Amino acid sequence: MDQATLILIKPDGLKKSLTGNILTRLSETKLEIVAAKMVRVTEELATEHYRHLKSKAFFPELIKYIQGEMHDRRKVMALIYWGTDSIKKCRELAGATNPEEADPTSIRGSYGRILTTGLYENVVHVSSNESEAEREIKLWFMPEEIIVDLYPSKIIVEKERKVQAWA
Ligand code: DAT
Ligand code: MG
Repeated sequence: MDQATLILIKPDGLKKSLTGNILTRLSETKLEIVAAKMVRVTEELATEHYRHLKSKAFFPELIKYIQGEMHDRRKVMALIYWGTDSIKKCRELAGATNPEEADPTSIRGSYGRILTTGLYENVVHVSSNESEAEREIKLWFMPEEIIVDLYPSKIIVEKERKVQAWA
Protein backbone atom coordinates (compact mmCIF):
# COMPACT_ATOMS: atom_id res chain seq x y z
CA MET A 1 0.00 0.00 0.00
CA ASP A 2 1.46 3.36 -1.06
CA GLN A 3 1.52 5.84 1.78
CA ALA A 4 3.27 9.05 2.83
CA THR A 5 5.40 9.49 5.96
CA LEU A 6 6.69 12.66 7.54
CA ILE A 7 10.34 12.46 8.58
CA LEU A 8 12.01 15.14 10.67
CA ILE A 9 15.74 15.25 11.27
CA LYS A 10 15.64 16.81 14.73
CA PRO A 11 18.09 19.49 15.98
CA ASP A 12 20.34 16.88 17.66
CA GLY A 13 20.61 15.00 14.35
CA LEU A 14 21.61 18.23 12.59
CA LYS A 15 24.09 19.19 15.32
CA LYS A 16 25.74 15.76 15.17
CA SER A 17 26.11 16.11 11.35
CA LEU A 18 23.95 13.05 10.75
CA THR A 19 21.88 14.36 7.83
CA GLY A 20 23.80 12.48 5.13
CA ASN A 21 23.97 9.34 7.23
CA ILE A 22 20.22 9.37 7.96
CA LEU A 23 19.30 10.01 4.32
CA THR A 24 21.60 7.16 3.25
CA ARG A 25 19.95 4.81 5.76
CA LEU A 26 16.49 5.85 4.58
CA SER A 27 17.49 5.36 0.94
CA GLU A 28 17.72 1.60 1.66
CA THR A 29 13.91 1.65 1.68
CA LYS A 30 13.82 2.64 -2.03
CA LEU A 31 11.02 5.04 -1.12
CA GLU A 32 10.61 8.31 -3.00
CA ILE A 33 11.30 11.71 -1.41
CA VAL A 34 8.41 13.92 -2.57
CA ALA A 35 9.17 17.01 -0.44
CA ALA A 36 12.09 18.38 1.58
CA LYS A 37 12.92 21.64 3.33
CA MET A 38 14.60 23.26 6.34
CA VAL A 39 12.13 24.65 8.87
CA ARG A 40 12.49 27.11 11.74
CA VAL A 41 10.03 25.60 14.21
CA THR A 42 7.69 28.01 15.97
CA GLU A 43 6.23 27.22 19.38
CA GLU A 44 2.82 26.93 17.71
CA LEU A 45 4.05 24.35 15.18
CA ALA A 46 5.88 22.37 17.87
CA THR A 47 2.85 22.38 20.18
CA GLU A 48 0.50 21.28 17.41
CA HIS A 49 2.89 18.59 16.18
CA TYR A 50 3.19 17.03 19.64
CA ARG A 51 -0.37 17.75 20.80
CA HIS A 52 -0.92 14.06 21.72
CA LEU A 53 1.72 14.49 24.46
CA LYS A 54 0.42 17.73 25.98
CA SER A 55 -0.38 16.11 29.33
CA LYS A 56 3.12 14.62 29.79
CA ALA A 57 5.56 16.09 32.29
CA PHE A 58 8.28 16.21 29.60
CA PHE A 59 6.09 18.21 27.17
CA PRO A 60 7.63 21.68 27.81
CA GLU A 61 11.12 20.26 27.36
CA LEU A 62 10.04 18.36 24.22
CA ILE A 63 8.81 21.62 22.69
CA LYS A 64 12.14 23.32 23.44
CA TYR A 65 14.01 20.32 22.02
CA ILE A 66 12.18 20.25 18.68
CA GLN A 67 12.63 24.03 18.38
CA GLY A 68 16.39 23.54 18.72
CA GLU A 69 16.80 25.50 21.93
CA MET A 70 18.89 22.76 23.54
CA HIS A 71 21.27 22.36 20.60
CA ASP A 72 21.71 25.93 19.39
CA ARG A 73 20.35 24.73 16.04
CA ARG A 74 17.02 26.44 15.58
CA LYS A 75 15.91 24.31 12.64
CA VAL A 76 14.84 20.85 11.59
CA MET A 77 14.89 19.15 8.20
CA ALA A 78 11.44 18.01 7.13
CA LEU A 79 10.94 15.41 4.39
CA ILE A 80 8.09 13.34 3.03
CA TYR A 81 8.83 9.77 1.97
CA TRP A 82 6.29 8.12 -0.27
CA GLY A 83 5.80 4.52 -1.38
CA THR A 84 4.81 1.01 -0.29
CA ASP A 85 4.45 0.66 3.50
CA SER A 86 6.57 3.78 4.02
CA ILE A 87 5.56 4.23 7.67
CA LYS A 88 6.53 0.72 8.72
CA LYS A 89 9.77 0.80 6.72
CA CYS A 90 10.86 4.19 8.08
CA ARG A 91 9.89 3.40 11.68
CA GLU A 92 11.86 0.17 11.51
CA LEU A 93 14.97 2.03 10.37
CA ALA A 94 14.41 4.73 13.02
CA GLY A 95 14.04 2.22 15.85
CA ALA A 96 12.09 2.38 19.11
CA THR A 97 11.14 5.71 20.72
CA ASN A 98 13.41 5.04 23.70
CA PRO A 99 16.97 5.05 22.29
CA GLU A 100 18.13 2.66 25.04
CA GLU A 101 15.53 0.13 23.90
CA ALA A 102 16.00 0.73 20.19
CA ASP A 103 17.82 -1.87 18.10
CA PRO A 104 21.49 -0.79 18.31
CA THR A 105 21.77 -0.79 14.51
CA SER A 106 18.74 1.51 14.10
CA ILE A 107 19.15 5.29 13.74
CA ARG A 108 17.88 5.99 17.27
CA GLY A 109 19.80 3.04 18.71
CA SER A 110 23.01 4.25 17.08
CA TYR A 111 22.75 7.98 17.76
CA GLY A 112 20.04 8.69 20.34
CA ARG A 113 20.48 9.25 24.06
CA ILE A 114 18.44 9.88 27.16
CA LEU A 115 19.01 13.24 28.84
CA THR A 116 19.54 13.37 32.60
CA THR A 117 16.07 14.96 32.77
CA GLY A 118 14.68 11.75 31.22
CA LEU A 119 13.79 13.21 27.81
CA TYR A 120 14.51 10.93 24.85
CA GLU A 121 16.77 12.74 22.40
CA ASN A 122 16.22 10.43 19.46
CA VAL A 123 17.49 12.18 16.31
CA VAL A 124 14.51 11.61 14.01
CA HIS A 125 10.73 11.84 13.94
CA VAL A 126 8.72 9.37 11.87
CA SER A 127 4.92 9.47 11.61
CA SER A 128 3.30 6.66 13.56
CA ASN A 129 0.30 5.81 11.36
CA GLU A 130 -1.52 6.97 8.24
CA SER A 131 -3.89 9.42 9.91
CA GLU A 132 -1.06 10.95 11.95
CA ALA A 133 1.04 11.20 8.78
CA GLU A 134 -1.74 13.11 7.01
CA ARG A 135 -2.24 15.44 9.98
CA GLU A 136 1.48 16.09 10.32
CA ILE A 137 2.15 16.55 6.60
CA LYS A 138 -0.67 19.12 6.36
CA LEU A 139 0.87 20.89 9.35
CA TRP A 140 4.43 21.03 8.00
CA PHE A 141 3.85 21.45 4.25
CA MET A 142 1.71 23.45 1.82
CA PRO A 143 0.31 21.48 -1.16
CA GLU A 144 2.59 23.33 -3.60
CA GLU A 145 5.70 22.17 -1.71
CA ILE A 146 4.94 18.50 -2.44
CA ILE A 147 5.65 17.20 -5.95
CA VAL A 148 2.74 14.73 -5.98
CA ASP A 149 -0.93 15.16 -5.02
CA LEU A 150 -1.05 13.36 -1.69
CA TYR A 151 -4.35 14.74 -0.42
CA PRO A 152 -7.18 16.73 -2.02
CA SER A 153 -6.39 20.45 -2.23
CA LYS A 154 -8.08 23.55 -3.59
CA ILE A 155 -7.08 26.86 -5.12
CA ILE A 156 -7.99 29.83 -2.96
CA VAL A 157 -7.47 33.54 -3.60
CA GLU A 158 -6.05 35.22 -0.55
CA LYS A 159 -6.58 38.97 -0.56
CA GLU A 160 -3.73 41.19 0.59
CA ARG A 161 -1.63 38.38 1.98
CA LYS A 162 1.88 39.69 2.59
CA VAL A 163 4.63 37.48 1.14
CA GLN A 164 8.38 37.94 1.07
CA ALA A 165 9.64 38.45 -2.49
CA TRP A 166 13.13 38.82 -3.97
CA ALA A 167 14.21 42.47 -3.94
P1 DAT B 1 7.69 8.54 18.44
O1 DAT B 1 8.59 9.74 18.19
O2 DAT B 1 8.45 7.24 18.44
O3 DAT B 1 6.48 8.50 17.53
P2 DAT B 1 5.98 9.62 20.54
O4 DAT B 1 5.17 10.24 19.46
O5 DAT B 1 5.26 8.82 21.56
O6 DAT B 1 7.13 8.68 19.94
O7 DAT B 1 6.80 10.74 21.32
C1 DAT B 1 7.33 11.86 20.65
C2 DAT B 1 8.69 12.20 21.23
O8 DAT B 1 8.59 12.53 22.63
C3 DAT B 1 9.67 11.03 21.20
O9 DAT B 1 10.31 10.91 19.95
C4 DAT B 1 10.61 11.36 22.33
C5 DAT B 1 9.70 12.01 23.35
N1 DAT B 1 9.19 11.03 24.33
C6 DAT B 1 8.14 10.18 24.15
N2 DAT B 1 7.90 9.43 25.21
C7 DAT B 1 8.83 9.79 26.14
C8 DAT B 1 9.11 9.38 27.49
N3 DAT B 1 8.37 8.44 28.09
N4 DAT B 1 10.15 9.97 28.12
C9 DAT B 1 10.88 10.92 27.51
N5 DAT B 1 10.67 11.37 26.25
C10 DAT B 1 9.66 10.81 25.57
MG1 MG C 1 4.89 9.85 17.39
